[in-house]
Amino acid sequence: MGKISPPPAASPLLLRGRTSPLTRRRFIEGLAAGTTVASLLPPLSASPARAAGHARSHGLPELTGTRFDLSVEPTRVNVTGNPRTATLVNGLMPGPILRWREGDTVTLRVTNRLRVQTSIHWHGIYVPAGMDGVPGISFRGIDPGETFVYRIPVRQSGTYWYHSHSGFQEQTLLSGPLIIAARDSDPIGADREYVIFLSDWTDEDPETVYYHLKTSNGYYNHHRLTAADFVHDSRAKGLLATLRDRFEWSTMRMDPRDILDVTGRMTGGTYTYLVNGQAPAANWTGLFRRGERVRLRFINGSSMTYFDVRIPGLGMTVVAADGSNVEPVTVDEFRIAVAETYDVVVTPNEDVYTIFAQAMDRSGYARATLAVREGLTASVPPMDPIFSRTMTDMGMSMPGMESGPRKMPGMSMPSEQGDDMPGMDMSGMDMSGMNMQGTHTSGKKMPAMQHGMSGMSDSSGAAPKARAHARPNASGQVAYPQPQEVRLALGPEVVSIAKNPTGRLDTPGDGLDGNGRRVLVYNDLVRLDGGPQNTPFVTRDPDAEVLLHLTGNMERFIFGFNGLTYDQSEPVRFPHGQRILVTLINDTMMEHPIHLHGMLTELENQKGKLRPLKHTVNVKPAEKLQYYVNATELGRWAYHCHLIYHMDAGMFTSAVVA
Ligand SMILES: [Cu+2]
Repeated sequence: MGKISPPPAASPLLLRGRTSPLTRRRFIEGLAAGTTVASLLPPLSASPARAAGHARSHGLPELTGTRFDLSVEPTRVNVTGNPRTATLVNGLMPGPILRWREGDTVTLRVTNRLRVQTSIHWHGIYVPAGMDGVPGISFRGIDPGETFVYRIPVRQSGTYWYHSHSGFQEQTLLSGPLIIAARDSDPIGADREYVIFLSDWTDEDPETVYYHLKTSNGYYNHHRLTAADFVHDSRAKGLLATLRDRFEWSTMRMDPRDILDVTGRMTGGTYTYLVNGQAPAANWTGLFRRGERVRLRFINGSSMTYFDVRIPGLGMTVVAADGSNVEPVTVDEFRIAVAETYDVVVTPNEDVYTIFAQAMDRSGYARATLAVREGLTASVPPMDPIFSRTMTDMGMSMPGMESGPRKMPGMSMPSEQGDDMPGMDMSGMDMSGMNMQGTHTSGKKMPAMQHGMSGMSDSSGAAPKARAHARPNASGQVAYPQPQEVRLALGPEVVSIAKNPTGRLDTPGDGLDGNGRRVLVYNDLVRLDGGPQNTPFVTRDPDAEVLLHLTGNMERFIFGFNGLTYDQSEPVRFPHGQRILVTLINDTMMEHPIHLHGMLTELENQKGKLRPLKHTVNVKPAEKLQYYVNATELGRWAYHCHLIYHMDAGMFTSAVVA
């Protein structure tokens, strides 16, 4: 994908807005005020929602019907006190809530008023391939001045969103909520509902952010371990153990405090975290009456930020994940990966609550308020402590070891390859330190990159080979297929291979484990109803398997699938009509939210035919997980990490259903 070039002096978008910046800015400021007014308590008679099963949303402008006119335009906004230009839909940040109805066919006329190409992708939506909105994959993009007409038969319901798939426009807030009413009754009765759209805003040009990431490892990471930490750790763990720990992390080209690549302004980074386009100080507020059932549709529309969400004092009952209804599960907190959506129902009995969404790396938070009237605020809790990555994240866990005393993890050297020693395969790695500027300095010969991928076409175009698939054994553990058919070679693109990846669907993840709160885990998700009409094979054994390693070199900011960036990779083949079991193994030490376009996936969390449907699946460091793809949708579909800079740095491929 993108070539790296120095940051431009100013974005072309900044200078060439169609409308005068001042006019636009006034409009946005006026809109912010208008939004507040619109969120005033509507009369209860306006929301006979529980009976009808269709609650209304308040607080964000919305468009309903079957014909939509959307304009993508440069718009002056002011999030931090510094005017900047965003690329917005209809001048709104986030874009208008689009309300569709299952069974309708909607047409959306999208006019590009930017000076560069644009696109809109409908995230998690079953669409004809040509309507998916990914330039170079499913259509050619929308040129400046052009109007593209999307035509979509709506085959599902729930909470989704839309965003640009061009350049870094998504980072400049070209995104918005997409809510689809069920054709029949909605099982989630609510008196009132709000969309809670989370995003990460930067005053920097996204090209500049990417340039920093590519050229300066850890540019935004101000949580790095310091000399003081070293002294502290040496006292606690002993000098040798601390030295060894530091050595291990340095050979991994990772810092254990490297949690998110781009961080918040609170710790010296660049992001301001927004709820419904509002910074924490602006405090977006949704109103309710005591005792009401309030549905909150959380959408993580950010470019790079995972959020840990809670409403102190208020239990949240999760009722839908990624748009599909799930059996209600009540939690104190949930982690929402980039591009995921969760619907929760709350029943507030106090006057005011804070919706608190701290960035996973604790570098800032988004915040909003639920209150019985305007002007009330509840206290904002302190952020949780900063955490460090663990041996589990390094793929070095083994039974009984996770919580036991630390042992020297096994490092598989070349002569040991193929043994059962747990730990990272570091053969081929430059062990001499952090200096790896494009050359291999260790003197070891770098093995040739192997391109063989299970279930992927090779040069002969052979179809995927069916293999025995995973089945739960007597103890309920899924026996994963062994990844022998993907031979990864360590090199610049792959600096680590998790040799002992584990299932982690039963834990909420780093920084949340053991925090004393009940935190949602993927194993909690049980599908409630049929979901989209397009997942007809839910009890069938898979016809084929695909294995994808999520690989990367954090120091050089290169990412990929199976060691290959987009330029190098072949499309994944999903034969039409087949059911494919996909195994994802995360060989990196960061989370990746993996998104398949075109088809929802059934996450294998051992719920049988009630596996939850997901469009975006978070894969934790050194995690191995599986899902099923029912290849019902013909065409070529994007398949990628939804962290926008990871995607551009190579963790992007396509899937062909033919
Ligand atoms: Cu990623």
